[in-house]
Amino acid sequence: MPIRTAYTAKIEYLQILDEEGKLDASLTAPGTPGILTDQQVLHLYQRMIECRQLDEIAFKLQRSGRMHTYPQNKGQEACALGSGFAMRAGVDWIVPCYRENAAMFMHGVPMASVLLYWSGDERGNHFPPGVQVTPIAVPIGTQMLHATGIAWAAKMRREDRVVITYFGDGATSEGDFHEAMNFATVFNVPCIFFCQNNQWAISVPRESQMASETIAQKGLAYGAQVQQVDGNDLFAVYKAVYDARERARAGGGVTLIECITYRLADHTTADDARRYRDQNEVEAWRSKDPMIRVRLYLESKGLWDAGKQKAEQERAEVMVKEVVDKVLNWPAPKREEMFDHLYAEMPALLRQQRDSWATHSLGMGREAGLQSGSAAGSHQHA
Ligand SMILES: Cc1ncc(C[n+]2csc(CCOP(=O)(O)OP(=O)(O)O)c2C)c(N)n1
Ligand SMILES: [Mg+2]
Repeated sequence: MPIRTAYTAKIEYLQILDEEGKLDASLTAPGTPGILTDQQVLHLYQRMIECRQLDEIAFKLQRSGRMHTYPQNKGQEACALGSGFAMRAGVDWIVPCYRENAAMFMHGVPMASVLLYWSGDERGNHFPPGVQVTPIAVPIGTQMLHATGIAWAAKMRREDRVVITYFGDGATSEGDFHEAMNFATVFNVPCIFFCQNNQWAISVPRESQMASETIAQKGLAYGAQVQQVDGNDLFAVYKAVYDARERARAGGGVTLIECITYRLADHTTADDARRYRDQNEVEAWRSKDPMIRVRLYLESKGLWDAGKQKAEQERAEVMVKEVVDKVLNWPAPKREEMFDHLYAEMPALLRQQRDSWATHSLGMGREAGLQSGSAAGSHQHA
């Protein structure tokens, strides 16, 4: 029997708005679904300015000892905004990791919550009712399994809902990514796997942690639809997610979108990327900044100018400052609250610790009614 080809594939790369701020006419012909209007671009550019301002201030808060750690989004705003805007607030689910602030804000997470969380206050992960965004997930990759489960539940309930989950290039080297992709495609759930390939996982470059040429091709192994996108192109990100969302709603299941982007800042405030990144590389990406090309586009349409930029920047500064003041004056939690929210019904041992922690270092004193040699007591001292 002659050798035959068992499988071939191609991966398309989508760019609509180039680095000079010019739209590809063939991809944006009138009537094409998923193309942003000028009013929408204006709206999103304003959100970009706010997000960049938040990064700037959060960095300063950390450096002045008022915030624990913070991962800047700088350079990746088109990914968060284009994708978040393509999902329906209050209908679809956003399952984030930690570098897509703008998508979370767009779906109702208050900016104060995000700042509170990175200040070390878990109450920042408690979002207002009706907000369909899961908590920030720092353990790399874990959220993709949650997203798969949420999408599966939506499918079983026959709800018109799509889930998008965010992760980095490094997360695709975790088992969780592969388990989630496998389950999601086998069960054909309405889930978008949105990878922000920013080239680095802290100090590990993409080429050192995977031998595959693209991340998109990992999706092919699981039978997902795949798409590679210029992640610094607001139009392309929106279009790719819009199409994936519509496909998922129509029963088309899973899409893996690989956004090619770059982290312009350090990994977090606990990092110094100058120690491992070539500055020429950083400079080359700086010129591809997603904000530059959106601004060029708006200017070319007569919708933006230096005066508007200044006014909008000032508005964003005031807005972020108000949020920061609110967060810095947030009432401290009561110490007993550290026992809450873990169990629906608090186990006896934990209740005893809560009732006696203030008077006994182990929270296990006589006041708590413990007899020496009781099951709980011996466990505690084991
Ligand atoms: C399970 C797990 N392992 C290791 C870490 C430490 N860690 C935090 S961020 C990170 C790199 C993640 O890189 P990537 O997925 O590319 O996301 P990026 O930060 O670049 O957006 C690592 C290893 C972690 N948080 N969780
Ligand atoms: Mg990365």
